Amino acid sequence: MINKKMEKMINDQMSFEIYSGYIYLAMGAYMDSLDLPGFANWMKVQWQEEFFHAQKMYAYLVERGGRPTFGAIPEPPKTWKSVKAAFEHALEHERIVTGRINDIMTAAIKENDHATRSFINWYVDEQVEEESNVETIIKRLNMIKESGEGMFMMDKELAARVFVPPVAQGA
Ligand code: OFO
Repeated sequence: MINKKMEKMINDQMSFEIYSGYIYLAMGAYMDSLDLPGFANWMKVQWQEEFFHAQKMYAYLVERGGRPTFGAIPEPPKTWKSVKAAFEHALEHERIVTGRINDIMTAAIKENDHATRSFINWYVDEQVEEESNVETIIKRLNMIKESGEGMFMMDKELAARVFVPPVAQGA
């Protein structure tokens, strides 16, 4: 059975993952408002990913005899200065998430909770990918300097992103 301290940390992170999804969904709406359906698609796939991150925590808590509980989700921004500013915000947010995941790992080690250590390791790896995906997009935006033609090409490319169902990820 999971102890109360680890249960609380995972519950807090579960709400934070939903908050992440909320931010990406708001960013998707912003991209749609700019007539950039591919960028919007990328954000909406990210929203699905974040909900999966939260659902995985829910399942883990239940499996360990814990109780999933939910905190308030803050309102995300409605707009950003530019497409690049939205991705910079995403990167800043992912770095916060990485810090929080690392804190859970540190606590699991201190609490001698090897099951949570093993569970949270999936998120440690996932965060490497989360940060790197956003960094790559920011680099590309810098390269094209958000020019019309460049944005058009990138939009087409990002339209191809699909949410890979968790089972297929082997998660
Ligand atoms: Fe859940 O990884 Fe992004 O926030």
